Parts: sequence; structure tokens; C-alpha cells
Amino acid sequence: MSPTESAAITTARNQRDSARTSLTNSQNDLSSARSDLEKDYGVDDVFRALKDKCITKDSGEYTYELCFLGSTKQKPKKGGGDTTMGHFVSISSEYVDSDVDAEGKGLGVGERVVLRYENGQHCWNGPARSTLVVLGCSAEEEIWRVSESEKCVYRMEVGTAAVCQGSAGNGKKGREKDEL
Ligand code: MAN
Repeated sequence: MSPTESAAITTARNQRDSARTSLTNSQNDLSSARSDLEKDYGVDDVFRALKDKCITKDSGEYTYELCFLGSTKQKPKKGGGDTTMGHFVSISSEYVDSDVDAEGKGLGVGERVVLRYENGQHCWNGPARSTLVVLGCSAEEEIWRVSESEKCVYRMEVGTAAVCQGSAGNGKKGREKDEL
């Protein structure tokens, strides 16, 4: 800016700069909205409401954390850094045959929705950590069980209302109609 610049030019320059900033912000918003639209939130977007929601469960030496459509983590109870057990990559399904306890907690029997988390922290002498999150119907979001099926391959059995009967996520609607 030259010392002789008129006030009008200074004002115009400032307006241009703030217009540029606001354009960049809008472009960033557009690009995050576009990538959000490309993300798989399941049938009828049932998992969209759970985005950014995290739940935990204590098990053995660790507190396990699941962030829906985010990542899974192992947090040592005695202190020390968290270990990432995978980042959400896709939704699939798995046939399960397990118990439901007296309080109605458990996966039961049938095809269940599965959230796959991959590319977690590398396991010493093994693969990158990964987690299979198998979902059953529950009024509240909660982790029922955590296990390490093989070294650094984890499985979480989790309750969520997103897969209850009547919600699109359970994939049962058609079959139930057939039974009527
Ligand atoms: C840590 C944890 C365990 C895992 C071992 C593998 O202790 O992540 O779950 O089995 O590392 O070395």
C-alpha cells in the first residue's frame, strides 16, 4: 500500500480481501458437504444420527471406545497412550447365533448389521489393528462385549436403536412381511 493511496482504494482492497476469505470458506464448506454426501450412512441413512457419538466399556486392562463411523480405541486404565483399533470403512452384515441375556442384551440369532473398522495402529509382528462392530437392537447405545478374536483383530458386540425393528437398518422388514 503506497502512502498516497486514497481511502476509497483501501476500502475497496479490504472488501476484496474479505470477499476472497468468504469465498474460500464457502468452498471448504461445499467440499465437506460433498464428502459427507459420499459417505455410507447405511440404508435410509440410519447411522447419520450416530455420527460423532462415542461410547465406552471397561474390559480387562483397558477402557474400549467406539465412535460410530469414527474410530475404535483401546485406552489403558493404568495410563499411557491410546491405541487406535481401526477407522470406520464400511457397513456389511454377518449371520450370528448368540445369546440374549435376561435383560434383553445380546445379538440373538440372525443376520446383523456390521460396521467394519480397519487400518488401526500396527500390531507388533502382525497386521494393522481392525475391529468388527456387530450391532443388535437396544434402546440405548452400549457396548455389550469386547473380544480379541485373533491378535489385533477385535470384535465388539454393540446395542443401538438404529437397528431395531421398524428402523431401516435391521434389514428385516421384507422377511417380517412375508411371515404375516
Ligand atoms: C497391545 C494390545 C493388545 C494386543 C497387543 C499386541 O497390548 O493392543 O490388544 O494384542 O498389543 O502386541
